Amino acid sequence: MSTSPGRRGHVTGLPEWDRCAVMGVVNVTPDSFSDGGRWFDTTAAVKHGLDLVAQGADLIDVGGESTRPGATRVDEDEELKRVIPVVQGLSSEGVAVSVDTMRASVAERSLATGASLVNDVSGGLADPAMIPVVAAAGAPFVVMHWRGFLEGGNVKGTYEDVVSEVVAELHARVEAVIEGGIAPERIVVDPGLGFSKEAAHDLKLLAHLEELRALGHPLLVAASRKRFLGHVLAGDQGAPPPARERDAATAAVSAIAAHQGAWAVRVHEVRATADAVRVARAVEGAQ
Ligand code: PMM
Repeated sequence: MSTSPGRRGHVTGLPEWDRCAVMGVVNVTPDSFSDGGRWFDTTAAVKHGLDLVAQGADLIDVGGESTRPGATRVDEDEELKRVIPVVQGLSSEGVAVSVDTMRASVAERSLATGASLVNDVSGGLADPAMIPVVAAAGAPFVVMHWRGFLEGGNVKGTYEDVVSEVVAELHARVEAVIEGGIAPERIVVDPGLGFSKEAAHDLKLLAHLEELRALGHPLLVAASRKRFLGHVLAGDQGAPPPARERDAATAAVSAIAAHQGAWAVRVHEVRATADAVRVARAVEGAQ
């Protein structure tokens, strides 16, 4: 394994890091499964983002709509009201901001307000205006593996071979996104852990990140506090610990992902992951 940035890839339009980058999550939602709405307030959300940067986050992912299974969609005005002031507050402090949205209008306003990356869990499928907006802005774009909205449970989560199917579906989506005008060197791919996937699928994907990296785009891994970690920690009989008690497990995934060449990891609790990616970098440097 080489230690060059080429191993992880670089996203045109974003800073370059010599290790796996840490994306800290700021959910500006009253119903986020992991934050419980604590940051549903612009000032608190901006402060939380700055705290995450102080703890070692390289970029901050701001989202105003929960994507957890069963969550109802917020309307566009409400999403804009939640997200834009926080993007503005963090960008004006010099923080690299990513916007987690499925709406073109929110992406467009966020980019105009200083965001430097659009993170769309639907990979542009939820809003037909998304790809043209991101292409016109020349912004970097995260293409996550997505099989549709999860209302009513974990629908569409059936796979014969999860790794090859996720790789093939992501490949097709990336082609469509490029066709839509987004430059290949601005595309990040993400396996979408927990989205139409059971714990076994998530673990299988984490065991095969190499095959996702073979898509030829920087890889984002977002395991933070997800159900599959609760499942692993609970063991066969036990009850899964609540989301907030999955941060040590999350940091373990960060180390595994960084070691396998992930470009970035997206986490709620930054401190432990910031250490994990630095340790992974040091190990890499010793090879
Ligand atoms: N998961 C969530 C939200 N945004 N973005 C990307 N790129 N990948 C993910 O897996 C992802 C995401 C859901 O988790 P949250 O409610 O903790 O933000």
